Amino acid sequence: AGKSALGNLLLGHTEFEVSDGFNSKTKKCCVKTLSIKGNTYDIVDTPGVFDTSQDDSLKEIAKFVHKCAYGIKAILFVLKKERFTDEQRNTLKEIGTFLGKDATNNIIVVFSHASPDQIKCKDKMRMAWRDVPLFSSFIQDIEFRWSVSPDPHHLDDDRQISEERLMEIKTFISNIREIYTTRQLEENLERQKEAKRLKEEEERRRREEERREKELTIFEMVAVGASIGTEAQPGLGTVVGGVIGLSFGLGRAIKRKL
Ligand SMILES: Nc1nc2c(ncn2[C@@H]2O[C@H](COP(=O)(O)OP(=O)(O)OP(=O)(O)O)[C@@H](O)[C@H]2O)c(=O)[nH]1
Ligand SMILES: [Mg+2]
Repeated sequence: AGKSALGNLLLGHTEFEVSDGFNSKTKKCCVKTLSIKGNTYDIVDTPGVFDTSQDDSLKEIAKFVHKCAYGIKAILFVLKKERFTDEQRNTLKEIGTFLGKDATNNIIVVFSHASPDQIKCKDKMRMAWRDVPLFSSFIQDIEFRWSVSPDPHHLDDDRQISEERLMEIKTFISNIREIYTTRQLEENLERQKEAKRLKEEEERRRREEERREKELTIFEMVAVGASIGTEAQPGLGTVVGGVIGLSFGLGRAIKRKL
């Protein structure tokens, strides 16, 4: 999406490996030092959270978050500007679930792959997302900390605008007051685990109930068949056959379940 490229732009030189655009490149978190207005920060380039190996990426990021002893000042959320897809919408939801609600104080959204017009004039970029309810409410939640990444291939086309955008992102970073701590992540991961456990428990209970209901209907069918068999003598052969068939069916159904 342009995460590593944005990291390099903020650093002012190439440190993070940028992909060719087809294959995902960053598999491991990589950390460098970024200086903003005399303060130094660790800047971490992460794998894409919503690539195919999502679980691995989240684990890798969680591992890194734990290493940030002082916590995390800003989470730059790089979104490639394209037609907003369901996947992107899910991305927004999932990142919220992963980091928890507390993290909204630390998130900055940066749109990449914007057109020269949208880089120059944020209002043009705003028009691209403002009618997508999920986006506009997300951006409202993060108190409008959003910006546009300069195009790394055309940085010098309008150097002033590129610098302005980068400065805006840096100012957002240094203005964030609350720190997202590893404890918050841990608590959220715990909450997620508990929610997952409850969901599985509920699912297990539902399956068990379904199984019981099925068994009950089979038993009822057998019982009905048997009583017809004893009362209606002429049809005994076929009904008994039917009952045997049902019993067989029941035996098989139970076996299959085991
Ligand atoms: N036009 C344009 N190209 C960009 C922009 N940002 C990144 N790119 C290009 O998009 C490709 C992918 O960029 P990366 O920075 O490697 O993307 P990434 O998000 O780090 O990707 P992974 O590490 O694979 O998850 C590279 O070819 C970049 O040069 C942008 O804002 N505009
Ligand atoms: Mg990368």
